[in-house]
Amino acid sequence: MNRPEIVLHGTALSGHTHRVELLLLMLELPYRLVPTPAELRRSEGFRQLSPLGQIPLLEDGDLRLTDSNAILVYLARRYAQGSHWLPDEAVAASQVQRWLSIAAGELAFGPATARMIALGVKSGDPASARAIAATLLAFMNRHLAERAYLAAAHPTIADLACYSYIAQAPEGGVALESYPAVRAWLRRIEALPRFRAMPAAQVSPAAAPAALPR
Ligand SMILES: N[C@@H](CCC(=O)N[C@@H](CS)C(=O)NCC(=O)O)C(=O)O
Repeated sequence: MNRPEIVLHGTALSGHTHRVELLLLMLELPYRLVPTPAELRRSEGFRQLSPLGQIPLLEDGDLRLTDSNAILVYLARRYAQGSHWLPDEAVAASQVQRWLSIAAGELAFGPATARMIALGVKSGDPASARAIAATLLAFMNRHLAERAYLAAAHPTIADLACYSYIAQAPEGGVALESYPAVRAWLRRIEALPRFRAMPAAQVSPAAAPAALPR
């Protein structure tokens, strides 16, 4: 079957982009990453494609999609219908949605924001972002102490949606040492076939004085 090329606009250091890349890789869907730095995201041309000026933006033929979690849902339904990535069963589907909401909520305002502040790409109060991260990580640690994956007995798009910014949390001064079940879950995701890590960011010691190793 001749498929149009899948094009992903994003950046290597964006966890929102990385979560989409993880699913594309795991589904073995070839794609082209178009680097989209901040200056380009502010341009009129890009805003025609992505009205909020955000990455990731996915193009699949004539279809254009923004919002990383919406893109994960699309890819799972379009290219992996009936697979474990996005279950149909009512309870499992609700649990996937719950963790997608957390990925767009506490995860974005906690570890992702703390990292963006440390990287100098966002202003804000790092202490408040780290406090949100600590509450989320404590909850995730309790949750994952009793199960292998976030939403079901197997990996789903919820795990991919949450993985990237938790894995990179130490870059924002959020240490993971106190959360053994979360660290074990990260290693489980990293063991999935075709996993590819995000590159490490350059964090200046002044920007993230409390940054600790994973
Ligand atoms: N809800 C969106 C959030 C995406 C997002 O915040 N992307 C950031 C980069 S990681 C962005 O494009 N921010 C606008 C900018 O930096 O110009 C999603 O899940 O895709």
